[in-house]
Amino acid sequence: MILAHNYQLPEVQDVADFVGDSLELSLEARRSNESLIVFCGVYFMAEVAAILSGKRVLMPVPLAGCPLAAMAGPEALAEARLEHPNAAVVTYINSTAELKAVSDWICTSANALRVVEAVPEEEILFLPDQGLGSWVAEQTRKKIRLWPGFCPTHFRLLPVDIQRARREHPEALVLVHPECRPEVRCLSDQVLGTGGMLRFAHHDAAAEFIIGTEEGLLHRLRKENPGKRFHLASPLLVCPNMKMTDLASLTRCLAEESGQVTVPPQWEAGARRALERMMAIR
Ligand code: CIZ
Repeated sequence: MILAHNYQLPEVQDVADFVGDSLELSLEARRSNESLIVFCGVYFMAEVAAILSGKRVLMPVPLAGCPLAAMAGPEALAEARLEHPNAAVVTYINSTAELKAVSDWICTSANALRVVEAVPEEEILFLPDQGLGSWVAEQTRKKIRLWPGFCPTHFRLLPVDIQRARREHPEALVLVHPECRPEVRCLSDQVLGTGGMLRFAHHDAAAEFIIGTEEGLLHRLRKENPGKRFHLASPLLVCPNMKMTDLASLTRCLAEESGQVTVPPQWEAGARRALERMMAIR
């Protein structure tokens, strides 16, 4: 089964059996009857698919990493836990399996607020994304301690880009990802993860949208809404890691069954426990 993330190149999305966000893809890997999964995305996502499905997972380009995931490690978290012994650790799915293994809970961009509200503790250490963490902090009474990590792609989007896009497309609604800077989010009409943007654009009466997330999502938005118009909020919203996978590397991976993703057993059980705890929250 070929899985492709919403941020992949259009031609990769078009040959995939299923396109979605990282958690949707992992759940699809688990549900599928296929025993071999080819995951087109970045490494942490393929790790989650391997952990949750228990299947053999290959990546066309295993070097495709995530700079945000690299911004928090277990040693720094251990120090932060000593400083904040009463805090629960909620870690965004955009993180390494090694970090997930030492976290209490995992969240996605879609369920971060729900997870934070569901944990019993009033104080939360939120890793590694300060964008998503600050967005949650704006909506909860809990004490959120932010980690200094950020997504370099989403952080390239600036208020001036939103102002320019609104001038150029005055009828359009602005949808931005929670990983964006707070000063960008507050200029938008909606703050949504990729799945939320797809649902909102489909059901809302508006015919035109400015999109503040990685450009790959525009392919699905346009394909699923042929009568509507979508504009990327900035030409800089391109994740180089997401673009490493192309049809040539995918074909090679299928032919050679290369690029196997292995999660060391000492991380796997802890990461699965934290992921399963998240999924048990309704
Ligand atoms: O978890 C994902 O798939 C990412 C990176 C973003 C989103 O909002 O879906």
